[in-house]
Amino acid sequence: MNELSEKVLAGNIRAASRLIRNLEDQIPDTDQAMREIFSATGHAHVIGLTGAPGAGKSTLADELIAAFRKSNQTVGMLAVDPTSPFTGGAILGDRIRMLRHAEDPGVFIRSLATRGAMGGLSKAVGEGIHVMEALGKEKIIVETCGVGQQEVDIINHAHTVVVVLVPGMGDEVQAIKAGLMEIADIFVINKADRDGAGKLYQEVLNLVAMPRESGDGSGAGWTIPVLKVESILEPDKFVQSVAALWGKIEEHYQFLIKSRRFSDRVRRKRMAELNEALWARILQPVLNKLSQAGEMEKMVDQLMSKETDPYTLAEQVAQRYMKE
Ligand SMILES: Nc1nc2c(ncn2[C@@H]2O[C@H](COP(=O)(O)OP(=O)(O)O)[C@@H](O)[C@H]2O)c(=O)[nH]1
Ligand SMILES: [Mg+2]
Repeated sequence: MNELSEKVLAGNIRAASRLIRNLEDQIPDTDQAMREIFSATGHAHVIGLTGAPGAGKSTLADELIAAFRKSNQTVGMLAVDPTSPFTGGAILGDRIRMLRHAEDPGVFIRSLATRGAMGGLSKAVGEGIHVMEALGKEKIIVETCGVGQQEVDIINHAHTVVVVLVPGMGDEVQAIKAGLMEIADIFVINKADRDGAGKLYQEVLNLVAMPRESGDGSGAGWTIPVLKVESILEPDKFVQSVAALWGKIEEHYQFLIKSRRFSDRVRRKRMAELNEALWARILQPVLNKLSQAGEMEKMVDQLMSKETDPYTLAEQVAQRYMKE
């Protein structure tokens, strides 16, 4: 067995950090380690925390980690953020806040750099989750700033999706209608100290009460709760409302287990992982070859002059590489 995967499976945090770094840097040997840890995956409860940049997700995650720890659950956190999740905080500083978990062996926090990895980012998230599961973490929080940017399809990776909204940041109901209803298992109205928090809360409540077409039916039987999280500026209330959020997350987890939907969601995750692995193994190398040879640009030139169309070009590429 690969030394790295053996150490990760034994709970070695440094080995896990190195494996995640190797994944990010796309070190060739990494596949072997990922194969070896696969059988240790699929057990953790993955919680997606998504919302606009600056919505307070990292602040919330930090307190949520504390809530999980209070109930003796081990936690992994993967932050996917174009800006650094640990330096952005202005009031207290994320770095300082997250540091309170740094000495706790029950918590493993890593951020995933998004540099250049557009297509592969979703794969990197899936694999980062696997490493945390192999490390034995029971609850895994994935922070993504999706909504609109759609860099990571959180629904493919999480069992429970928490959507964080804040007043006055363009999270109007129109925007919510466009897709958020299908992915949210829990809504959070964050930064209760801001003007318009009450109004946004009412709007989202009304929205949740409307009959909806659930994409794959996996949300049926679950009433989406809308939770107000009090301001970080009022620490006691903040801690209390995050405890309530923790309770809802646990409730959703129990719902998934009891209604047997947990395995549906795991299946969806596996499907996404397979898609991503196929993409990486088959399509990515072809795309790499084409762009290294400058063929990609040549084909775009042909499209610009309307010499041919994308479908014909794709067919030609398929003919050429299918044989290989
Ligand atoms: N006014 C106010 N600011 C908050 C609250 N929670 C977080 N913030 C601040 O909002 C900024 C963004 O928070 P952060 O957690 O980094 O947001 P993220 O980008 O969604 O992870 C930081 O300056 C936080 O200190 C809150 O309840 N009220
Ligand atoms: Mg953040």
